[in-house]
Amino acid sequence: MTVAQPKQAAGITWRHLLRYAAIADLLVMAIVGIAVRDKEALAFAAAILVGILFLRIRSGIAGVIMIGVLSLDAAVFMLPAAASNSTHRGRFVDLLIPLSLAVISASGALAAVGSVFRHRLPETSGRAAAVVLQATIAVFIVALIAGTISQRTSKAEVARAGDITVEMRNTAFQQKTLSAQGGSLSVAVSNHDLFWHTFTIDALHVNVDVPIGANRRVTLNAPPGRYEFYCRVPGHRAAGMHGILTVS
Ligand SMILES: [Cu+2]
Repeated sequence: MTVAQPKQAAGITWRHLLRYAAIADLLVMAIVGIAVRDKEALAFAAAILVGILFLRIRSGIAGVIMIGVLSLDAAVFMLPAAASNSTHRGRFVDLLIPLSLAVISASGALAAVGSVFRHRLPETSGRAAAVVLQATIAVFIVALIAGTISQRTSKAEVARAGDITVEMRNTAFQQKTLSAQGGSLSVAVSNHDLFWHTFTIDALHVNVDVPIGANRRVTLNAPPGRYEFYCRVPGHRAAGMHGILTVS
């Protein structure tokens, strides 16, 4: 005896949505990874590809969980990147990439949750997935327009004479040791990576988010001493994204 499948109101299931989101994430990450030779983006694309392949194994639950976790991770880091890039006078592509990844990944994460719990509310599954898909497209369009407008009207932050300059490239600080005189000092940080980073010094309560392609400037007061600065994006510090600021 076969059990009738619940009707999919809009012809799309959570599983469909999950697969669309995963493929879209994979394409954007792979294209960007190849274009700017960003190892992290390529690694992410490879992980998503593994998740997509796992969707075909047995019930596909391993793939659902893998894509869900990766999507959540990407959404958590791309949403603030997109938000901060929208207020930074940058290139359009610097807004488009994190924004599309944020929106795609958020819908991927929702689709993973929907896929896991679809048996609880089977009759609403198709409609809910369709609503999320439509909302994803709507949010993307609205955010793109709003971001483009605020990007035009905001001012870029640039380094000033006397600033300590720090460059972020390939998930590393190009300057691993910084030195300064005690008192008030300013650090100008520029991010040349595809991913956003932070310039964080816990001991001085400094934590600056640096969007893709952006410059940020922070002024701080530091008594003499040695301070570790690092990027607080998970895994980046362990990957070597840290250094020492010596204040004399
Ligand atoms: Cu980082």
